[in-house]
Amino acid sequence: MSAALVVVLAAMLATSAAAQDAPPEAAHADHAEHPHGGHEHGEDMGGMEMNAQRTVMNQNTDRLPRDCTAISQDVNLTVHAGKAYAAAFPGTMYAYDAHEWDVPACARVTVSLVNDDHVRHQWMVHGLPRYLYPEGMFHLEVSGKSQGSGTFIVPSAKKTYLVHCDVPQHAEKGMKAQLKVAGGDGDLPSIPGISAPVEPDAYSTRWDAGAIALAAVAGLAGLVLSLAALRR
Ligand SMILES: [Cu+2]
Repeated sequence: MSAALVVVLAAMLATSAAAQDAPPEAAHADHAEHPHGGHEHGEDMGGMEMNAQRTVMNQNTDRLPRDCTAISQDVNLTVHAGKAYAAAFPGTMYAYDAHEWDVPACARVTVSLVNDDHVRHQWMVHGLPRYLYPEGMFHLEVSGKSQGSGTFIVPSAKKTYLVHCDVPQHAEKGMKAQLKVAGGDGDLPSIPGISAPVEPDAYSTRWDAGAIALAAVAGLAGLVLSLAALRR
């Protein structure tokens, strides 16, 4: 290999590495939205806590659902989220490491979400009582490789709650799960490894910045190598 070729390849690899190490777009959002400073390490506003990397919405550690006389049990769930977990489920691109959890009636549930990817992932549960949780929702979000946790209290009824990631296309691509309380009231559709989709998903490649950069580097490297081979 000529010295020039080595330099070109090294430059391309460096550019690619820099692109992948770039912080997520949310990294400076906190400062942008709070130009007057705010707190460096996040803000606690009632049930909402935010910082650059994680968001917890509608946290509830002490208000009991009307049908509960006491917290029955403290349950800790550690949930991993990432592309790697999708490998077990053909046709998916994103997944959690588990797609079903069962907790006792009136349990206080603390979820620790570990994001193994560089993108944003969420663990959102729907259908909770609206007098305790606005929109009936508890929401945990972690941006980039990090983790965050939040707590909510479930009612007593046997019910199956939908859990998903609300980042566009993530639920459709496999980030969908169910939380059963007291055994639940059946399975939801399209839960990876648990139930069949209502409509099979159409598969397509997701061209994010990383994939485009990788394809560009591979294409350029191929071109440079073939030109080099022709010159010999
Ligand atoms: Cu996601």
